[in-house]
Amino acid sequence: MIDKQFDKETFKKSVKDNVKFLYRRKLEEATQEQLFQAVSYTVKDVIIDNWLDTQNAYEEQDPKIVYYMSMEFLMGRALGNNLLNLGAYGEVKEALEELGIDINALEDQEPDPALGNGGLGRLAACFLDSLATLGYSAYGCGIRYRYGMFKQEIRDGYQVEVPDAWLEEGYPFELRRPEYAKEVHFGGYVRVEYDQATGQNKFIHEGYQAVKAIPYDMPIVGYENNIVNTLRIWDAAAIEEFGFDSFDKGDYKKAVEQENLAKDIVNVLYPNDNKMSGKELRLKQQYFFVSASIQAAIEKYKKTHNDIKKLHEKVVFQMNDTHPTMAVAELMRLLMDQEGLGWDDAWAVTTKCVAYTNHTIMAEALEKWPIELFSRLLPRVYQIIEEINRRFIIEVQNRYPGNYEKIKKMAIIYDGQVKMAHLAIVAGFSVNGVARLHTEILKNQELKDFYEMMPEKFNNKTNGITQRRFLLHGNQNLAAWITDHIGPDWITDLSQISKLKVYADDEKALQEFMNIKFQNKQRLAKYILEHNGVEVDPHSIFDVQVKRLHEYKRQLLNILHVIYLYNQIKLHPEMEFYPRTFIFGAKASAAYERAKKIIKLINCVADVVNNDPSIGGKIKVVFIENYRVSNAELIFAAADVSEQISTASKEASGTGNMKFMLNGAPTLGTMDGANVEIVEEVGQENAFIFGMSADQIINYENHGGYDPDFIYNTDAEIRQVLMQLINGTFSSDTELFRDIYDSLLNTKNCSRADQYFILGDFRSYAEAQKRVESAYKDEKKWAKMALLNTACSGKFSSDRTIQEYVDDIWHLDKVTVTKSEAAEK
Ligand code: OAK
Repeated sequence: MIDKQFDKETFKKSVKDNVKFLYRRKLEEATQEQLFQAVSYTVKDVIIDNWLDTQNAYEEQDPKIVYYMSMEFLMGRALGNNLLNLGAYGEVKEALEELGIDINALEDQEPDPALGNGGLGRLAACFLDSLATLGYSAYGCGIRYRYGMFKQEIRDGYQVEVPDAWLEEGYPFELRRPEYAKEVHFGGYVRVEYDQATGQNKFIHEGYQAVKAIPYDMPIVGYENNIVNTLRIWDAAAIEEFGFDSFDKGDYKKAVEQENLAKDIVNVLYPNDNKMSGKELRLKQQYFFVSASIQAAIEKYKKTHNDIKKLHEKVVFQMNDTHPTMAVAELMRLLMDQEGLGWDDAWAVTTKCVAYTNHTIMAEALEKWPIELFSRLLPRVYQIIEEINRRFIIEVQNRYPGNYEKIKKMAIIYDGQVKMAHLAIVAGFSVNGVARLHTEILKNQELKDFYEMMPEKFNNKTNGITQRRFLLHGNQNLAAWITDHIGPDWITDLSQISKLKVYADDEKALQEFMNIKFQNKQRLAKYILEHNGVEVDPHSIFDVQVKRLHEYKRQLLNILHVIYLYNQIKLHPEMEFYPRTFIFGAKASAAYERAKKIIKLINCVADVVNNDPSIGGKIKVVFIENYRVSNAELIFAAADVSEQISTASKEASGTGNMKFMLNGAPTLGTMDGANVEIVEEVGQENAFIFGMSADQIINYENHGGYDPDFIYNTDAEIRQVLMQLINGTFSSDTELFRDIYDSLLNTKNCSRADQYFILGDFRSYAEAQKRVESAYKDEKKWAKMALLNTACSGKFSSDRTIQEYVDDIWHLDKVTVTKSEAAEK
């Protein structure tokens, strides 16, 4: 609820004032961008009061803090979300209307802070929302990339990457905090000095290059609870301002170097998803934010506590995948070299402070750094890792005497490389996967040796999403309808949404539910017309696959099946066929050639299919440009079918699957990641499951025996589809899709034919698609299915996930914040 100091009139006046003071303009003269800024500053004022109250409450109550360490935070737009969480959206919308301003147009002015690639980064953002809403003290720690995820333009069907200068106009929801700046050191060497007084060696890092880390804080507003947590992202600057000073002193070269180093570190987010980039700069980025964040955490702790050996009682670091794993060695370094602890004490503290989440089993994502690079860039940190490794190998030897295979498989440093996952597991007190199946694969396959040696560390935390962004904000009509039927409790307790189940056979309710879906489909159709110039029929089935483009996610299976359907319709024009709109949205990593070719293929198929009058518009294919959090909200709300078709075992969890479910779209998917748990919640009969199981896939991978050529040779329809890739059907350049064709078969150009079992699952997928069609034709049956998907989505709230992290791993204290009187502010 909006409070007194934030009533409509005050709000309106403040917007007008901001336009005046910021731009020297009257409201009527302001551009949309200026209005966005002015309104955002007004909202930020309110947030700041709550932020201060929160800080005071935390100081009084001294709760344990989780530091969520992540290279990525895919936040999406803040204005609308902040207003909703403040409980002020409705009133602000009205106030703006009275000023002649459309809140939606204003929200569209905001750039999406896209400081992340995909699943891992968006999960971090959902977690921050849940932590604030549940009343836990938390910091997100990351990097303030000057350029976030690139903007995708589609030109002539190809992806073109355009820089995302999200900070260009100034970002209103951040606060620069130079008073908390920290120094981070790279390179140099370590000098060992014997300290007479203590009888200990001292390790002195010298000859390094220093960079200043300057934090920017973004508020994370809890839902109607006065709590505002902080996402702290670090900018880099040279230690000394580059100027005449250094020039005069002859330090010109050094000053330029420092300046460049700083600029480079925070310049750009690496656009890789599920793939490691072995670049030196990436390693610098990792150490940069890890070091600054841990220094800040220790400093904060020491302000009110004097025993560093009890750090773990008030602080926990959660490492979002292995990217921040340097945290282990950096914490050891600070505890020993700065705080004066000996190894054993430092290790005892560290191993109670750090925990690790694994987000993928894709081999190419596993972080391994060459010793040469690592030790050169971070000599002291490397030294500490060597010692951790030395001690760990002794443990392995004691546990498995004479078993050198174990050492080879488990060592942190082996084969000239530092293996970050091994470091995270050895030092972390908790290791978790992100869906039940994924955790089982970690335990029984990928991390088997570690699980055998330290089973107590392993646990599962099935991912979740925030219903506040992906339903309350993204699908406002459905949210209002749900609240009308079951009250508003679902907003902070999604398990309540199961109360909708009583409407599963209520014709009126089902009709209303589907009417809202239809309106959302109209909204998306409008967006597609505006952005793609393609007209789609909102009466057709909206069949959607939006996610990063990766071979394992099998967008290729989807588009090959579209080609197959197209062939069927052309061959049997009389065949009954329910009109379908296949909607894709995906960014490919800039260097991932095959993924980019698949985008081109989708667009080429779209060109042919959408413009072939002989199929009477039965199929449309649309590739939505620049898929990101803001258009995702529209897309989930409008989807009929949720395509979750990864090769079983490869998708650790998926979170898009949960967003579709929440918005009433049944899953068409494999038994992979969290799909397994989705089906468990909603029932087999309300999903469309197909394909090989994870066990079958893993079995083929371990023992061979899969032969896509056999399928090609014996299934004429599949063969036809593949032939069309190289016979000019979709491009006059018959070589354009040769690589894709080759990748599926045992050709001389392909070492692992059809690595992702596309042909193996094709028939099963086509058959599941048939089931989708017949289910959709039965309107009542479909409506019930759709509603039950929403009604059974309760488990997949990130509030549930976070509560599990708190109960099992972090052990945080719950905090309440009461609003101080306006007069005191
Ligand atoms: C990105 C870079 C390196 C390693 C993993 C990722 C990543 O985004 N993984 C994804 O994490 C999501 C959140 O846990 C999961 O839902 C996805 O399945 C997984 O691919």
